[in-house]
Amino acid sequence: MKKRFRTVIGFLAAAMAVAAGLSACGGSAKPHIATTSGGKVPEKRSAFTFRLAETHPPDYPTTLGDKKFAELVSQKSNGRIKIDVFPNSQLGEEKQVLEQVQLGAIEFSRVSSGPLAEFNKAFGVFSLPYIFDNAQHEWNFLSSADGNKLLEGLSASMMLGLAYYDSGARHFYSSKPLRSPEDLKGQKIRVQQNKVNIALITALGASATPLSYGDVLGALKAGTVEAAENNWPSYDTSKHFQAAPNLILDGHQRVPEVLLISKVTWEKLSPEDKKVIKQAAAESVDYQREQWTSFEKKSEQRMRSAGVAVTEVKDLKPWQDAVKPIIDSYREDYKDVLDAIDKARN
Ligand code: BDP
Repeated sequence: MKKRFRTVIGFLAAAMAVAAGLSACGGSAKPHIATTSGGKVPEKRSAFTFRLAETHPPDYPTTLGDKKFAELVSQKSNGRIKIDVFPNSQLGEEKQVLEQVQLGAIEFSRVSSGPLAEFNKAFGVFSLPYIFDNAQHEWNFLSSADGNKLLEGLSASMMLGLAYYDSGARHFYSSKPLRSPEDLKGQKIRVQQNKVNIALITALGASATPLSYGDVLGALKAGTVEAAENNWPSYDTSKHFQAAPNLILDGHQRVPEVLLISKVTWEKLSPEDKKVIKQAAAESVDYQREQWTSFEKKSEQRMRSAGVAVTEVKDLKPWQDAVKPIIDSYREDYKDVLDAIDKARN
């Protein structure tokens, strides 16, 4: 009897400790609880263990940025905050991950602004074609107060943007030859899941198929889509080039990556931990951008030597003319941010 009573008390105490730990660090964090055997908690134990969802493989530049961020958070918090990076979409495709982030079930993620736009409309601006002249122009904007305002605005969508990561420029590729915008006409083209992309593809006279990134290779192989578009590193690591070996360097979009935290998690952190996370995110950006630059070059080389048919675009005018109606139709919706982007031009 007595023993049973003790077991019940023990169980209740453990349950209370779990509850206390959970409320201290967010619903899905895994708090470490002091064991009753021996009583001592090893000093270096983390108070919080969080998960960060990433689509790409472990050696991809965004994943390397995530890992650098996690390492800096650990250092700056003296090991109190541990962030485990889950690459290769282990925690789901970006859209599903974002839903989990909104609930606080996944605490951190690195996603593309493309799918993010369906959760926070402001991010749709990055799917508009040719709004940036080059990487310098893009980064002038992303590092400005206006760029930061977009990250902060994610708070209305139950998330907080911590930093932008580099993602270069996106180009079309197809199972069919591509030499001009006309060649895209009538093709079924996979796009990132948002409305601006559908309008863009329609303006090019093609038909848009929004799909999760992880479904694209299968769709290209099965022929349910004939074309897609992405940057060199994604084209390379996703193996889309195997099914769509014709690429045209039209650079229609520059769609930045975003590192973010769930608002549910954020609100449970102390001001000191919030500072650690913000600083670590900001400090991981230069590293991610360096990794991006070298990986992008290597991917391009790999793709060219794999025999991809690459068409250079000397004159962007026909491309820009073809998609101009899109910019015009969204100019009102994105007026302030488009003005800010224009101002950031070198
Ligand atoms: C890549 C982004 C990745 C997106 C993917 C896509 O890094 O986050 O999931 O594009 O096209 O460039 O969906």
